[in-house]
Amino acid sequence: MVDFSQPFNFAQHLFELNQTRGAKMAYTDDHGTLSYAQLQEQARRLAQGLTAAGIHREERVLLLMHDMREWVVSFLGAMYAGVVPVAVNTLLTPEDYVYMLEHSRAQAVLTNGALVPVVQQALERAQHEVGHVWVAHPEESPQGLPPAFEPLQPWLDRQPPLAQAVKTRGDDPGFWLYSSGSTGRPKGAVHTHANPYWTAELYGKPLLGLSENDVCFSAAKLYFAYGLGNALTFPLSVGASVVLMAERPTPDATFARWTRHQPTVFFGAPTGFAGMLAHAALPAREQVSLRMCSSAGEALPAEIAQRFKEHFGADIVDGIGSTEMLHIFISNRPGDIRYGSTGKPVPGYEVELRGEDGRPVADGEIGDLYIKGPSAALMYWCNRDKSRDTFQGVWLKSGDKYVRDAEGYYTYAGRSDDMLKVSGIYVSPFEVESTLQQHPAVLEAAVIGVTDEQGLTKTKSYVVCKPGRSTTEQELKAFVKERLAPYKYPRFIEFVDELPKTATGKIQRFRLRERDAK
Ligand code: 3SK
Repeated sequence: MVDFSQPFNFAQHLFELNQTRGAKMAYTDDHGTLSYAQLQEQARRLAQGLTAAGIHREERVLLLMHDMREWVVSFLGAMYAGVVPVAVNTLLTPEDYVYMLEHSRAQAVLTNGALVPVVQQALERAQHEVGHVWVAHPEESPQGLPPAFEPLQPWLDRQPPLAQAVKTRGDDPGFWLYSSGSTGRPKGAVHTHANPYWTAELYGKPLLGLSENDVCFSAAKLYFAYGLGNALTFPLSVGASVVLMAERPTPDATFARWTRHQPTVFFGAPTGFAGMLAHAALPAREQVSLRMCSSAGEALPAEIAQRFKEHFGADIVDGIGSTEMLHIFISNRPGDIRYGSTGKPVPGYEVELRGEDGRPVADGEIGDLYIKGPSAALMYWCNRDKSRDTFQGVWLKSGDKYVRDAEGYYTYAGRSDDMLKVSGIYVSPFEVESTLQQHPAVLEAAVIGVTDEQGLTKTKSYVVCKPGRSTTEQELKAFVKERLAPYKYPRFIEFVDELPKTATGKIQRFRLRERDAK
């Protein structure tokens, strides 16, 4: 156990843990591999480079890079120097990056060749001036590098490794992650150096049981809190190896890594698992080495987990976390999996379900989820109102609705802002969606509330059918009525080719609501 009364630098902590694993492979990506010794050396060179460039402790740098070895070098190198990496989603627009550059006042940008055009556009439009742009794999920039951009690797090669980590403390700002709500600007969640340590100690090691023999592969990208734990914090906390992939986690891209690199633990999201199971090229059990999978992002329908287990013999361990809490705080666990539920609180976290009056609700009743735990972010940067609303003393309001049964298992009941009250009764869109997904022709479904001629809320479902399958509105309504309380069936059903989603695969119900309001 770490003594947090002493200085604590998370990057240094990981390097010390792996001091005896120098030759072991830490990362493999689309371009090559990086051993533990190389990772430490490259990160310390980067720390020296930032320091020499006049970037000071606590100042921010924007990390806008596809998943590759240089992402990890940049993240840990910045932390080693006490500089704060702001890790951002690579799928956003130049306007989004303008906001993030101005909001974070980043002193530099670390990026890769394929993203140069979008970085260039953002920098041209941003009011805030950035001193340096370092580019990994500049050869992949479609039109070469603008004069002010510098190739990352030659610059790193010129730096001596920084001799010592900056003496940060556990509570010092370590890095930021932006969290997008359904409305408004993204919020910059400020995480400390100690927070990732806690996610590994409470969840990655004891609950998932990861070990140095594992090869981890995460469909969720590193800029996402889920991906950061899966592909950096957890594997490096146990000396495991990691497969990184820059491209989108399509079934084909994922299967290629499963068969080429033989990961033992795969981290995905329900939509991804559903898409893979429906894909013609699904590998046979004998072609892969998966011993366990993890799922987060949205609740995992039981049917998907069961079909996956039947095919691969591996459990999908479903849990829920948040950007603000950094990783998972309620989870199933190997050996105690209840498909269809999110499991129980991860030891070290406390969970409360509160009703509208702010008091804990009884078992069986839906309540708002609050969590208490050591990995909570400090605040949303420069956003006092939203910080106050989310970080309520020792408790963090998650924005999710949950119900706990008499045995202490928690089941997802939708987002607080997506819940529907139909005829005075709460309807969980998720419950209706997961029922629709049990229909053999349905690939995905999203349920929203719409207002009928009388101004009353009714449920409407958008449905995507599996390739080559079809069904009718009547059939689906009857299917839901047979399985749920009849008032829960969707009054309207519309078939669509795809559902709008965030970069991390969450269904954007607000987009469907906007579309419906037109
Ligand atoms: O979406 C989740 O459940 C999640 C899990 C781990 C870390 C972050 C998030 C948002």
